[in-house]
Amino acid sequence: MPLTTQNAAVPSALQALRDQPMPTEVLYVPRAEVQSTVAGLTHPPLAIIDYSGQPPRPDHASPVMHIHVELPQLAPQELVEIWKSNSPVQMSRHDNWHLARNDQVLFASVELEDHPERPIEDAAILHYQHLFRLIQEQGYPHLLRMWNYFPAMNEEPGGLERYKQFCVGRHRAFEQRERNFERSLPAASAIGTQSGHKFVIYFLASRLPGVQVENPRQVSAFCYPPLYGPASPSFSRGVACRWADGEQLFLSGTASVVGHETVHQGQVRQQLEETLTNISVLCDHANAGGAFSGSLDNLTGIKVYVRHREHYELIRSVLEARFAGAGPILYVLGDICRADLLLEIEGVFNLR
Ligand code: 3EB
Repeated sequence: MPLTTQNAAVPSALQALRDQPMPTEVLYVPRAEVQSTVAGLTHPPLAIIDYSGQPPRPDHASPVMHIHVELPQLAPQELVEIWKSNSPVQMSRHDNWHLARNDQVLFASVELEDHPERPIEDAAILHYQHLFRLIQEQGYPHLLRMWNYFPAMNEEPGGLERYKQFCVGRHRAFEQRERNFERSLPAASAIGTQSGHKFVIYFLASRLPGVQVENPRQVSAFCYPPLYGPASPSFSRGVACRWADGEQLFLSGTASVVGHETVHQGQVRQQLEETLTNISVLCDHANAGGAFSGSLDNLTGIKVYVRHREHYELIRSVLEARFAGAGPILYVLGDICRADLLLEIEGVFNLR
């Protein structure tokens, strides 16, 4: 039973955002061009995110939030993710969180020590509770987009897969926060690093709410049956925002899931096609519900998680042809939350 865009919330939420200019945009820039790109921006970025197989390079001189995620890049030309701000930025620290805000959105990140051989449920509940307090106190109570990265995602210390443990903790925190949380879930990604000992969470939150968009050909993740774990995954397929000068649709990590099942086990090319169909249908559905009026051509900041290095070349050749005008695509090696998923794609639809 596919869910549709939360119709009741559409008019008021979209109306409120329409008075505001687009607060942030994502850029993927070759590593060598980061400095000159940042120097050319009117405002400092909200965050710079570095994906690599190496430990972070200390950058004490920079006042900008730097996030390091231990996911090796697959392309020879490495890219860096920059969250550009369209108004002045203020930085702060809050407990172990790094915060960067402009007048409309808050970007925040935390890097926690994680033990791949131990359960992750308690850490998930604790840090989600913490971030809920944080966004409430800071006045940006609406989560738009979240990223979660931790090692040993498909391993089962204590008898339950760590991804499922993470889902249990996250679900508990959402449930405690709000009774009808399924109607205001952020877009998200949860990906396993194949090395390291860090649980990294970062997110984009907003003063005003976006609009949750679900996919009619997929069971909403928050309605997945118990087959996939004791608590369903707490995320929406997408979150749409209409600004005074443009529109955005934050696309969650999207994979070869139809209904609630993984399709095309072991078939990377078909999983890729099914994923592209899911993305396309989500976009059409957002159009039909009045949440977003752009198309696949507006997809930017495309990030692809690939489970096996040997699948990179095929995935790259298909996507390069399909998204020729979309700007550079970031490919990283990582574990997808279900052991039978070979890839996952996320991005931001940006319509100006
Ligand atoms: C899926 O469709 C694929 O648990 O936050 C994608 C995006 C997936 C986000 C999450 C999981 C998450 O179920 C997995």
